[in-house]
Amino acid sequence: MFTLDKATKIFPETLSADAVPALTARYRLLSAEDQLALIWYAYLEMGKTITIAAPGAARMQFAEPVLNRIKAMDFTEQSQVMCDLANSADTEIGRTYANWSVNIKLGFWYQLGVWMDEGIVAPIPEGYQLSANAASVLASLRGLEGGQQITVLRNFVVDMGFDPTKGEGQKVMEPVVVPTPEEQRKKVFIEGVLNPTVFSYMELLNANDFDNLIQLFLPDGALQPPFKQPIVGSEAILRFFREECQNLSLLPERGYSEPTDGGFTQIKVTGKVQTPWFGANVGMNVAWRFLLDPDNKIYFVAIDLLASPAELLKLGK
Ligand code: ECH
Repeated sequence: MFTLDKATKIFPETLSADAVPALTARYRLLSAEDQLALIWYAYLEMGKTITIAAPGAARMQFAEPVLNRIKAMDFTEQSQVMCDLANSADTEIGRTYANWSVNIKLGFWYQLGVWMDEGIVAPIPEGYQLSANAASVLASLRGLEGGQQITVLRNFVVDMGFDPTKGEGQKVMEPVVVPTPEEQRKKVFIEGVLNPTVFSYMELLNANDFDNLIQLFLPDGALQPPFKQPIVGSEAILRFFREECQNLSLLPERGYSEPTDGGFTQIKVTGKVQTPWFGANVGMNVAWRFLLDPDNKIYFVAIDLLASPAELLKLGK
């Protein structure tokens, strides 16, 4: 029979983008000043080729009180707030920040970036010299493909602030959108896969229909996001869907299905995912590794960010 631990090891040949955690670890060793400057430079360079979508009002309302406080500060105080966030210092703003969902955090920095550009918020000092280590992290970041770059940036933003619950607390999140009406939903086609659960998974997630999506899972099922520990149990998975998975675009391409122990089925699908922040500008190469029980309920699904586009074609064992 399957345990969660055994389930995480299905399709062991899948190569995920190790460059992402490696780079994140090197980044964490830098000073706060270096971290902020590095993100600023990376952001400017990326901005030349890809545009980021401005967050909607629903998302920004939660960050607004803190943003307005920062706006009213002088440059020295503003720089201090940003360094405190990068340092995960225990401050009031650091605690508020840590309670926000990922998209509110990203929206907050998006706004600060706009204000830094306009001279309303303290810029990175002109002529700031990155340390040798920071320059080398930036160089490595440049070498990554777009999907990996935005994953690294997202990690940086998620890790900031002071969280006494270490990610276990309930998050302040934007309202959940209504599911796409039935007649506007798109069907997916996956070469090599006919399993109805896998199709429903893709279509329901694309339609933000989280209440029906969660019905595809066993009550003790698990979902493992890229570079994360599995989220276990339908209640926690549903919360994750509402908090972090709105308006994603899943574009599965092909897959491979085979029976495994205990009447279970394992299915690997590869394809692309787009985030609403960058839309069709950035396609992330991913694999879904599904493990379904004999009733076709999801016991486990892992989403991996792939090391390279070549991985899209590696399916069987
Ligand atoms: C400035 C300088 C000072 C410091 C900072 C700055 C601002 C930085 C900003 C950064 C913005 C970054 C953004 C990154 C967005 C990344 C989004 C990603 C999304 C990936 C989603 C995936 C989904 C996969 C899934 C699938 C499933 O089937 C199940 C669910 C799930 C410059 C001011 C900080 C503004 C906007 C990487 C892969 C497919 C697992 C979710």
